[in-house]
Amino acid sequence: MINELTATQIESYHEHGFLVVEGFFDDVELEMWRQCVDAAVADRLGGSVEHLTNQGDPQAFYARVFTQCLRLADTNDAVRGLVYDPRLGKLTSDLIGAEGIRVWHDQALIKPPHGNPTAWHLDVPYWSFDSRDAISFWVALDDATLENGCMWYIPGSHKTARFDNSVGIGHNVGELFNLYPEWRDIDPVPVPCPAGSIVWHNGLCAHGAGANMTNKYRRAMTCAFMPDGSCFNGKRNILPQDLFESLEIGDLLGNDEQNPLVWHNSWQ
Ligand SMILES: O=C(O)CCC(=O)C(=O)O
Ligand SMILES: [Fe+2]
Repeated sequence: MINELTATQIESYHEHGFLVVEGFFDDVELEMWRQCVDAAVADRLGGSVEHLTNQGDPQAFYARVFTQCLRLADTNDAVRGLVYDPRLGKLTSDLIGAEGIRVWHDQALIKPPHGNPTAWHLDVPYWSFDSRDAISFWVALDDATLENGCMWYIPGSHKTARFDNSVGIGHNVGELFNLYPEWRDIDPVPVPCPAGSIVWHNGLCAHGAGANMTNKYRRAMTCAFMPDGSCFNGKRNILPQDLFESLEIGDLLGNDEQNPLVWHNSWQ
């Protein structure tokens, strides 16, 4: 694992809203990520459907965008060890200049062979906190290519995005641009990258992914984080009902089970 980011990389992240680091994991680490995520996904798919958001109707459009397994780290210690690794947490925290970061959710996103595109969207407007510094990492477990649905970004869109508005990941790939017509003039940037690469993005940077035109899976493992100190905005999203009901708007989201701290500067 690369253990430092350069000032140029950090600057580029803030300017564009995303950063790719190719070859972030070495071959041994990549194999470990693949095995652990594959096993956790197989376990989840074969077990309770509690966390599956899109498995109801296999013919439905969304079920063919990706198989989405949320919060695998809650039920799989091996995935937890990889995704909550404090070294990765420190890099992610450094990237946004936070004192510390807390997990929002991890998720495996596996675009199936001949899978549908991931429509353009923003992440933060779905979530239970408003932050201009929410950040996700997206680890390529397979080569991500223009052919199989690599990520795409609207560079700089995080600077003008709003919290109140996003669109679902639906049939119309470009629906987001009805909300943000000013982004129609910005050239989208594809981020093809070899397996073992990592892509970070700001949760307010518009992003999507192409269709998978190939007959192979496009596997990715992701995790979203909030800066430590983020507050509840009234949206439930993935908060458990009892926690949701206990919160008032403006309360700190500091529950160590729901939103574990993966890095704090006081730890070094
Ligand atoms: O992997 C994809 O197709 C979409 C990923 C995404 O939207 C995210 O990580 O926020
Ligand atoms: Fe997203």
